[in-house]
Amino acid sequence: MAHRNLVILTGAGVSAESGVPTFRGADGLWEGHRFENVATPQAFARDPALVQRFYNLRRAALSTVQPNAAHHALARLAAEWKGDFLLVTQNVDDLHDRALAEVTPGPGFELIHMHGELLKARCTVSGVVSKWRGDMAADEPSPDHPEGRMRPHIVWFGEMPLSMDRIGRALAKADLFVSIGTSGAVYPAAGFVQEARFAGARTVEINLEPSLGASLFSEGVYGPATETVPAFFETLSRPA
Ligand code: BJW
Repeated sequence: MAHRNLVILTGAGVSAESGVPTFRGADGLWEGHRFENVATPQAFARDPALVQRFYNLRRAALSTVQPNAAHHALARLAAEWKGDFLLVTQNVDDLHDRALAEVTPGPGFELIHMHGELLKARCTVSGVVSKWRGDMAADEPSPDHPEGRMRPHIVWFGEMPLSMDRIGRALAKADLFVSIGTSGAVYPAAGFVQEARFAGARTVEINLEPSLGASLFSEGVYGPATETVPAFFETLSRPA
């Protein structure tokens, strides 16, 4: 069956084989950190030095990793796809961006980082977002507001994920929804499959192993993303 309106959700599993740790696996990112100590607004208010150090290390680690075959397969798809294609990533790394920079995506393509980006910072008062490559100090001053401090442009627990209206509109008209490398443990992303099903979409999970929400999908493809993602999209018929 040919599809036209595609929504793909990616999670930490798509970057795992690039060497970016997942959150909840063995050796996961939360190991050694209670997430409420580093990934909540309350943690940042309580101990900004700890939170900034956690994100400074992860930001610096980005220079040691490269996009893998799964990121490149999705970038090729973005270049070839003639219909609408919304790629929603929960990942705060820039590996999709780097793979996409090597192609010319089609006019119907868009990438959304719904949980923010490690390479951006935000003023706590004005909300202005700017690119950020180096370390951030615990009390990093804001260039946008005398009272402001800079914080990582990251969606922490209890905060509203980004571009939810845009994502909701795409899910409401999706005819194919593919979820890649996410445990389905975090909402609202974990609920996207139900929104896509409601719209009548074919729903596919691609993961190392069945996730918490595997039974919500009409199909599952299991194995490492660098193998399963290129193979799956190779066989997908493209809209004319
Ligand atoms: C491979 C692989 C390979 C490995 N190949 N696969 C009940 C209902 C609804 C909501 C809530 C609820 N209770 C609490 C909430 C709210 C809360 C929440 O969901 N909490 C849960 C713990 C239950 N959510 C929020 O607070 C969110 N905001 C919110 O809800 O606002 C209100 C709202 C509601 C509705 C609509 C709109 C607004 C905000 C969530 C922010 C999440 N932030 C984090 C941290 C970001 C910063 C950072 O990076 O430090 O985002 S949490 C962390 O989890 C990160 C990730 O993006 C996210 C998802 O993790 P992901 O990607 O799934 O990784 P893992 O490690 O869990 O899984 C990896 C998967 O890969 C596994 O399945 C492996 O098998 C697989 N894999 N290698 C293929 N080679």
